[in-house]
Amino acid sequence: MGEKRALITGITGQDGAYLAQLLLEKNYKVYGVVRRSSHAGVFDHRLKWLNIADKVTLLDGNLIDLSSLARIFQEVRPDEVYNLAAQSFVTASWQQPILTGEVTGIGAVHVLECVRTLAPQARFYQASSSEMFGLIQEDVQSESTPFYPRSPYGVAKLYAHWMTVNYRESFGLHASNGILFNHESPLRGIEFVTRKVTDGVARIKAGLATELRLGNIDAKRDWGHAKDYVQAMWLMLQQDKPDDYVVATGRTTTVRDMCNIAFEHVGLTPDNHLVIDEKLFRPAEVEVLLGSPAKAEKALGWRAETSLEAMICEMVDADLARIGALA
Ligand code: NDP
Ligand code: GDR
Repeated sequence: MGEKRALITGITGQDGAYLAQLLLEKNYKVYGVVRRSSHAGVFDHRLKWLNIADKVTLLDGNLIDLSSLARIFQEVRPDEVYNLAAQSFVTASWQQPILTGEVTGIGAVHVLECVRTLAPQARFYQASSSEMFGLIQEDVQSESTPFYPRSPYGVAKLYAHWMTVNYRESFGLHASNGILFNHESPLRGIEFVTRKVTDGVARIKAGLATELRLGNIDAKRDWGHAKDYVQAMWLMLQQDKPDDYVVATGRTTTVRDMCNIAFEHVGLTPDNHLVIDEKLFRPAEVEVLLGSPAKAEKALGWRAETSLEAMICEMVDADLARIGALA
């Protein structure tokens, strides 16, 4: 058999970039869907950061345009399809609930339809989310915990999740959901809280800023490293049978304590810098998330390798280096 062909939607995002890197290391031919923008040359900055921009094939398409995806499927004839594209920022999902539904929810069905009709032998991965648990029903969330999403994003992801299950059961597709808890890295978007904190702390340390404004710092999250989590995505598609898996570290930490780790790393404290801004609180909050990775550990042999401390320090150092490069 020749080299395997993988198609990644959302290849320009945090996870897409790390997954592309992993698949290239495994000798896949990697294709990615990119949406056209007027910011030509900027959209693939994460692929450039990982030095893989010239090793992947990027094809123009959009998750809300089924015809663009069909054309890409016909050209690529993928063996594995990873649907990572989404409007992925929870706060924005209240401001753009319909777009979020179209991209994050219906967009996944466009990809599933392409698999069903054009590549039925391909294996499919759906980027499901711990946001689907929302208002928690059980202290530790596993594959059997009931869902209760708390944002338009969570609702859209839940629709895509169940459509993936439905296509598996209706059409026998090799379709799996990875229910991933929060995962971060130096490539994380600046609007998400870990990167907002590490960038803010680096700026304060460099004397470019004095305050860091945050919302609900009592919220707790189970944070892992994106580089570890893309391994789990790949492992799911290597199994004989498709299934759904929680991917998490099994440890939860408040935003406040995560913030302390970042300040401490540069020899500062949040005192005099951290400002709580009511405008940054969400209309409905997911207060606590804590996942059980037991099934993924047993069935996939997967394990989270990176501690929260190591990851936050890596992110602060990367942001300090970015600022140094700018200065
Ligand atoms: P990012 O926000 O970093 O990346 C999202 C990707 O989707 C980008 O490549 C973006 O393209 C693309 N995209 C957005 N809209 C469209 C569209 N209409 N058509 C085509 N592509 C589009 O997300 P992450 O890498 O962090 O996450 C990957 C996936 O995993 C997402 O589906 C997210 O919801 C999900 N997830 C993430 C978790 C996390 O903690 N990171 C946890 C659980 C699930 P562009 O570069 O042009 O914006
Ligand atoms: P989340 O991540 O909503 O869990 O979704 P985010 O980092 O945005 O928020 C985590 C928690 O921090 C609190 N918070 C703030 N968040 C942001 N962004 N900015 C702030 O200033 C701030 N202050 C406090 C939030 O209220 C929240 O409780 C991420 C995304 O990657 C989703 O796509 C993914 O599905 C889930 O993780 C799992």
